[in-house]
Amino acid sequence: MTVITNHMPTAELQALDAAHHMHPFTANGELSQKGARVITRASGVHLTDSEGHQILDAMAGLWCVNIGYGRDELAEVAARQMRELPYYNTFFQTTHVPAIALAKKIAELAPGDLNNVFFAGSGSEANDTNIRMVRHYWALKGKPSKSIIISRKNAYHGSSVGSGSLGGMSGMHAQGGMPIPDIHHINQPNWWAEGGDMPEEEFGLQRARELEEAILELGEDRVAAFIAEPVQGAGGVIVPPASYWPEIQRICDKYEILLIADEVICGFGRTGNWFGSETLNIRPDIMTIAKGLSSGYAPIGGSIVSDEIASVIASDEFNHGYTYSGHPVAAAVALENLRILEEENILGHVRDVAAPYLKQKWESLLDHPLVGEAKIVGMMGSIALTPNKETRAAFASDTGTVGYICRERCFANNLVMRHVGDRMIISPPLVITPEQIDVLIERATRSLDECHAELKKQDLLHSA
Ligand code: PXG
Repeated sequence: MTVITNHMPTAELQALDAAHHMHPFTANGELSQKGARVITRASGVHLTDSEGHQILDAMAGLWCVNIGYGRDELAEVAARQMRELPYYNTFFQTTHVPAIALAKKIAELAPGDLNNVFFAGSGSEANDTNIRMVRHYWALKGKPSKSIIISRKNAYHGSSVGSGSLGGMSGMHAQGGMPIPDIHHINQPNWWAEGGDMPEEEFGLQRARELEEAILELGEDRVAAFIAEPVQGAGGVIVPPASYWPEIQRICDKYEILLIADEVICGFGRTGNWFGSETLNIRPDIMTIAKGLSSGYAPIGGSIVSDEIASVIASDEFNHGYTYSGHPVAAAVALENLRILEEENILGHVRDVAAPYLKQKWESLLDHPLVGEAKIVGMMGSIALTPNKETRAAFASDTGTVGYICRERCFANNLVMRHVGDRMIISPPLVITPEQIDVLIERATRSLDECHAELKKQDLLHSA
């Protein structure tokens, strides 16, 4: 058997990758021509690639490596747990210590009466759980017709058929027979792109009231739940106007619609609190978690469920679960991750040091000729690129053309900063220091300058 190692030449690794590995959310034909970037190791906030570049990872992997890379403690815990009990399930009236301990810890951290955890292997699986759980909840309450879940356009809730249907990504719905029935999408509170002449706060109220309109139109007796990310992540770090969430909460309370906060990105410190729901003052009935729960060191997700819902669900057999629900190694790793977040006061670092510093620096990017809006909550931020700041114009080129050019410049400058359409986004490890933030901003600025020069060269600086 050929042994494939980090020491092989990049081109060989890329050729093997192209031959056998199908990448997610990728035009694989195009990638195989170009060759994927091979990441070989990581430490702190830095990645190393097969060419020896040191790359500042301003996305914390995929929004998940909250404690940073290379924490030995997690490796030790994983090895210990693998030796002791590498696997057992939590079906058929069995349990194990890692699942017990992690569920207890999560219940302690979660606000209000969110005291019950249903484990999954990922955020997508957890949202699939949520679809079935809220519908089953209403059925058990004698209201089986309450099955519609209202979500938002441009939301991201995962990539399985269920969670992808909850999401509002039109490109995803166009492939593979989605959405499933009884999912309804309302507009997102994206003032920059969609607010027109309306003041931001008025726009926030209007977009929240679309929920009320949808409930009245669909019928209160048909609507089970509303799901939303406290701050939309994959949609482009869309920070809602301050008026938005209080109005959503009022509407959910008034019509007894369950509120599911998808905390997969916002959870575990990203916004400066344990949960984005605390930062945005939301009282959810269910929270979806994954990513930062284990800082990405092991795949694990879940649903944190209110006492009321859990007690109703407990009255019947819930025919649902995954082989890896509460996987002992993943649970032990997650627990160790939470210990580090707590004992090293990483949320305190975010609140007192990293987030205020990053906010000041991030907002200074507004001075750049291409940047029309700079938004940030805790450690997730976005900038909107525009050819005209006054009119908030989109570019005349296809959406994403300019963002892609900017992202390529970032890559060349050893900075992972993503683009979503023509917005650039960051979500760095929470442990990033002010000095590292300086480097991030310096590389981002250089990339924006190079992008600007490239747009001039290609004659792309035109408004739609
Ligand atoms: N909810 C939210 C809010 C997410 O951001 C999921 C659910 C699904 O989690 P899993 O673990 O099934 O991937 C996510 C995941 C991107 C990107 O390009 C974002 C995610 C996943 C992949 C890519 O920003 N978020």
